[in-house]
Amino acid sequence: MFDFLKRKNQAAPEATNSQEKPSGFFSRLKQGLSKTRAKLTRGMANLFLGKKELDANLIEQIEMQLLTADVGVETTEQLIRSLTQKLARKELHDGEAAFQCLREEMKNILQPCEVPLIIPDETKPYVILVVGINGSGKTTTIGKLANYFKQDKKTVMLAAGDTFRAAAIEQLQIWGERNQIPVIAQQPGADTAAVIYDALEAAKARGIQLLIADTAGRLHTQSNLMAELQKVKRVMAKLDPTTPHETLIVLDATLGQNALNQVKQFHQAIGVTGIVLTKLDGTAKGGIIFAIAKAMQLPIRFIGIGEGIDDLRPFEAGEFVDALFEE
Ligand SMILES: Nc1nc2c(ncn2[C@@H]2O[C@H](COP(=O)(O)OP(=O)(O)O)[C@@H](O)[C@H]2O)c(=O)[nH]1
Ligand SMILES: [Mg+2]
Repeated sequence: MFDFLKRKNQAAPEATNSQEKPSGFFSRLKQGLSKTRAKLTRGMANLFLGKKELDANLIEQIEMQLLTADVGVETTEQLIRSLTQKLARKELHDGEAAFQCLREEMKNILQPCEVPLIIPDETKPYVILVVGINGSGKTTTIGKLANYFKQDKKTVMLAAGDTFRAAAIEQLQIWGERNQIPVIAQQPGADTAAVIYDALEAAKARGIQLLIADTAGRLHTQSNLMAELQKVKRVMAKLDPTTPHETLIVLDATLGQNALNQVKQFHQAIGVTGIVLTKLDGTAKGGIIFAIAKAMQLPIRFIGIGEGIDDLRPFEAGEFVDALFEE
């Protein structure tokens, strides 16, 4: 089991450096979003482009297209309302103009969520508590984040707060080795709050700039999980009342509407300050980002577009919408 994990994690950097993969992040993002683009934007382009008459029937078809692409009812309503108003005011003269208008409006929905995660030099250690359900990509994202901030010349330490399974601890340790950074861990079954408390003490003692704490995504019940995360925050705050500085939820985009439900639940229980949306590569449900942006109004800090160490980037609204619209 562990060998499998090791093999898998070690294989990733090769894949990332491979010549076959498009080099720039934008082209990889475009490639990753191809299924979402096929579902969300291509159909609209087919409906709009070349059209001289913009009638109610066409708008209805656009509305259906948005709804079936996981954009969500509220976001769809907002987009359609704006489109209808502009049509009534005769501001849009053809399909091309309407299509571009929609593109701008979609960018406007995401723009407020483009708030990068800045680690201030004077906060030592800055603590990121990473939460989310099992399999959403927490541990992988932590490995990628460690790499990202290390490249930014930060000293980074990890805390193996998912003590539910031995494999979870091992998986984080492998990411620690790959990034050549310390990982504070205890035995499987250890108290998560205690592990993270120890890590915080160690990070303070060693003058580490960034501590990233992993957590379990599944306990015996959902309410147990939320209670445990509340306890983690309480215990951490005893040592340093300003921690955690960031409570980062990792959401699996392939879950569509369920990803939105998850962030609502976690936010209500523990207060989320940032979002990472993973697995945007290869899903047709990437439209969920618009529903999440509108419903939560929380910073989307990073997006994940693959399993490799470089497949994570700060979220940029313009880049994202461009990747969705450009064939
Ligand atoms: N395709 C793809 N897979 C990802 C991404 N992020 C994580 N994964 C994979 O999702 C699976 C679960 O990830 P893991 O980090 O163990 O999730 P955790 O249970 O939340 O810690 C692993 O196989 C990861 O390699 C991503 O952005 N894209
Ligand atoms: Mg994990």
